[in-house]
Amino acid sequence: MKFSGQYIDLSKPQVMGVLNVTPDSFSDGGRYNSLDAALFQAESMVKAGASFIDVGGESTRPGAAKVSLVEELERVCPIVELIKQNLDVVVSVDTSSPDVMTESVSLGAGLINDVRALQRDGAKKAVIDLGVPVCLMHMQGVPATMQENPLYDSVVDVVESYLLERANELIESGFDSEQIIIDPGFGFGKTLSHNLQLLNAIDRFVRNGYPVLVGVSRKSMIGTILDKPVDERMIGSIAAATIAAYKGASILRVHDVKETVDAVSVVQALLEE
Ligand code: 9MG
Repeated sequence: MKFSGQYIDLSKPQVMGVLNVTPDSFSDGGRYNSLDAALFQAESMVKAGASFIDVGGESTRPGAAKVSLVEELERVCPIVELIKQNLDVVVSVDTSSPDVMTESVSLGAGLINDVRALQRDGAKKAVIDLGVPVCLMHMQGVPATMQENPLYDSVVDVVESYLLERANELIESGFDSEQIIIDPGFGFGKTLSHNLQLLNAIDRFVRNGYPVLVGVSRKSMIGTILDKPVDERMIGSIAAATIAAYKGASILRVHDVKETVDAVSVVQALLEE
């Protein structure tokens, strides 16, 4: 798939490094220091083998404060520009806002990662006009309350139908089907059992013909299984990412790039044998 001119082979599992640019992410020092620190982290992830850097200026954790459009633009745009000026990597922007989509693509971003699957007013039109690839993610409810007793008849059926409906809507509006990535949205309005059923069904999602993105890194599903806090979830996260890659996921969105790249190399060797 081409991401603003850069080709990435999604027939092999690729690693996407997470770069949050919320105020608490690089909290010491002023704006210049924060930007510098974010670029340094992006560079480390690229050196470790990340094909994508996912820049996000809005936290979607339950209870996280809402962020204004101006604030999101101010957080995201400078780092997108800086990464594109300094590193050879595809920049993905984690946003639901059409203005952030448009501005970041003008600065070189190559992928829009929308946890709301283009449901916000103007988002669908923005990606159609921009013509860059988009990742459509499933979320039940809204971030503030999504983990309050989520219920499904059959989580895999519901999530799959939702993603295919969103993809079809986009294609019927003129978007190129070859530029769509789908994502079951681990942890977004799902219990541990829902997340495990979805992980087990990654191969079924893959069979729909769209590349599949999986984000399980350090999430509470790993914490619940292991009974461990967020800073002790790396090995569990890599185990889950490895399973997803083996089941055909194309992009793994992770915090621990170097370790995941090694795990994915083992999966790739096995798949090629
Ligand atoms: C922004 N973000 C946080 N978790 C995510 C996930 O699982 N998938 C995608 N696409 N984005 C995510």
